[in-house]
Amino acid sequence: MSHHQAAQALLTRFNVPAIDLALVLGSGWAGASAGLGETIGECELADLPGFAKPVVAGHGGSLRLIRTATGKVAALFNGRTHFYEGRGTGPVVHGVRTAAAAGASMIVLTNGCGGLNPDWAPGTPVLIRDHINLTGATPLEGATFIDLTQAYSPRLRALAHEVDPTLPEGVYVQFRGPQYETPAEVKMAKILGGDLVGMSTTLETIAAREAGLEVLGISLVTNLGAGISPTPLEHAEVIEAGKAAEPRLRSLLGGLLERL
Ligand code: 8IG
Repeated sequence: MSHHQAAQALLTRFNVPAIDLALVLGSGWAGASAGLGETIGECELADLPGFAKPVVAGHGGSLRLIRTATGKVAALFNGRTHFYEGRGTGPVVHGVRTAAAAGASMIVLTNGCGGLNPDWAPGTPVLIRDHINLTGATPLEGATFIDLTQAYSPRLRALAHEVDPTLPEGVYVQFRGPQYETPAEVKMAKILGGDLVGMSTTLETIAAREAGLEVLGISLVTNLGAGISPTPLEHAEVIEAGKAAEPRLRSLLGGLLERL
């Protein structure tokens, strides 16, 4: 179980007895995490057991430990391993399991995604209320019957709403990727009850719930889903939307950490 080794390596390296929570920073979120607390230390994820180097530009690959204003130790994962990389679900959820093994009781999973609601302009953060996992995969092995009725913690969503009462909520639909959806697939996601389309988070949430972590999921809509927007999707637009949303995301994360 390399997540136990990774947790031990993390705690030893940064000389802390445990961490309290973790944040996974997805596309567009890295800049929002600057100045969230006092840095305890930083390292490459690849320097810890079981982590591989992420491959996508803008996806990072580092870990920063901070002490928040309320004295909590938070592990900020900048970058994640995606299921579409084809290495299976183990590497995808390694960070989540490492965080839990290092003592975390909560995890904030962020991502950049496509929006299905035309009212959500690129740059709008949306709380994940529930998810639909269309990957056909799971990080769970054997007869592991994990309840997902309230996978995305109502308590943490209420705290996020204290910080920003205008935050919309939505259902996140994970496709395998790496290609973006066709317009027909976007329409299907909408008919199925989805509001957001992306390529991460649901497998991490499943692993987090298995590990007993409270989960808060926040999506940054960086583009409208294919066929909703008149223009083709480009990775550059994703990066731009993230930059423009930075101040709002930073105060959201900051306000959240003050309440945890
Ligand atoms: I950023 O439109 C980002 N990630 N599946 N669809 C999917 N993933 C995404 C999208 C999108 N935008």
